[in-house]
Amino acid sequence: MLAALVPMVFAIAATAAPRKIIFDTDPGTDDAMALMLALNSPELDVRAITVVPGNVTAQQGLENALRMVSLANRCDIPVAAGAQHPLFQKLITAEFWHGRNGLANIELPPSKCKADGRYGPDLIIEMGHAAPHEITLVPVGPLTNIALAVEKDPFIVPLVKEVILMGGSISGGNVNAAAEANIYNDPEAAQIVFQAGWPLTMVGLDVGDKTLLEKKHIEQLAQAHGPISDFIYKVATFLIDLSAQFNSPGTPMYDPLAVGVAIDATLVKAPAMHVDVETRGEFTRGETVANRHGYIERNVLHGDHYVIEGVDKVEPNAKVCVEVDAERFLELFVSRIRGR
Ligand SMILES: [Ca+2]
Repeated sequence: MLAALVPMVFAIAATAAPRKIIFDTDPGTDDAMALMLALNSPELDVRAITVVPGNVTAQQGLENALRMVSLANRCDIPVAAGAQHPLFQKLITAEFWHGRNGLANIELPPSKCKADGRYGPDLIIEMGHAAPHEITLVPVGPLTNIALAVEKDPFIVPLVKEVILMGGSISGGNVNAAAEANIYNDPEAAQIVFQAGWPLTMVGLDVGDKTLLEKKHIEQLAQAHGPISDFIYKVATFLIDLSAQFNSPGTPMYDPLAVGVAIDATLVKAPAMHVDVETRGEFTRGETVANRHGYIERNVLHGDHYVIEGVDKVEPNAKVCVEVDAERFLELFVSRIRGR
C-alpha cells in the first residue's frame, strides 16, 4: 500500500508550484550557505533579496549579496538595500565569527549585477501586494526590514503567506546567556514581527545547534567543482575550522535550516507556542520568551495579596522548531549545493 503511494507523492511534489520567497539577509557565512541552498532548490523561487545590517554593515552586506547573486549567475533577482541600522540601538557586527568581509575572507569577483534602486521594506510591501498570499518571507538576519515593512504598511501582514525566520531560542542564547544574535541585534523589530499576526515559524538557535555540518559532509563538495560548490566548500571549511577551536565537531547550520524548512517543513517538529521578545530585561533583553503551556495564571487581588483564580488561554503566534531530522537536512544541503 505504502509502496503504491510513494510514486504519487513524488508526482505531487514535482508538479507543485515553487514557493515564492523573499530572502532577507545580513550576509554572513551561514547566510551564504542559506542563499545558495535556496537558489539551487527547485521548490523555491527567490523573488528578491533584501539586505539588513547585522553580521556586517548594510553596505558590506549589499556588496556581499550582489557578489553572490553574480556568482550564481542570477542578476535577474532584485537585490535591495534596506535599513542602515537597527530601530533603536547601535548595530553590533560579527566579523569575529564571519571573517573581516563577512564571507569567510573569501574574495568573490566583483558583481556583474546591480543593486535594485528600491528600499528593501518597500520592495517587501510592493511584492506582497502584487502577489497576495503567495510570498513567504525568509528572514535570516535581524528583523529590522520586516518590522519596517509592517510599520509602514500593516496591510501587508494578511497578504504574506507566511514568515519562516532564523532567530531566537527557547533554551539560552549565543550572544549571552539569554539572547540569540538576530533577535539581540534588534529586539523591538523582532517583537513587532512576532506580534504581527501572520503565520510564523521560528527556526531558532537551539534547533540549529542540532544540525552540525562536519568535514565528512563537505568531502562530497570538494569533488563537485563549480562556482557555487567551490565557494560553499571554502565557506564551510572556514566555519568548521572555527567550530573546532570551540571544540565542536561541526558548524551549526542556522540560516540554511530556515531555508530547509521553507523547502520541506517535515524536516522539523514545530509545536505552536506564544512567543514574546523581551525588550527590557536586565539580563534577558532580546530573549524569545515562549509559553509552552498555552495559558497564564489569572491572579486577582484579594485584600493585601493576589489569589490565583484560574488560568487564561494565550493564543499561539508561532510554530517553534524543537526537533530536526538533522542528517536528512544535511544530506539535502550537500546534494543541492552539488547541484543534483
Ligand atoms: Ca544571517
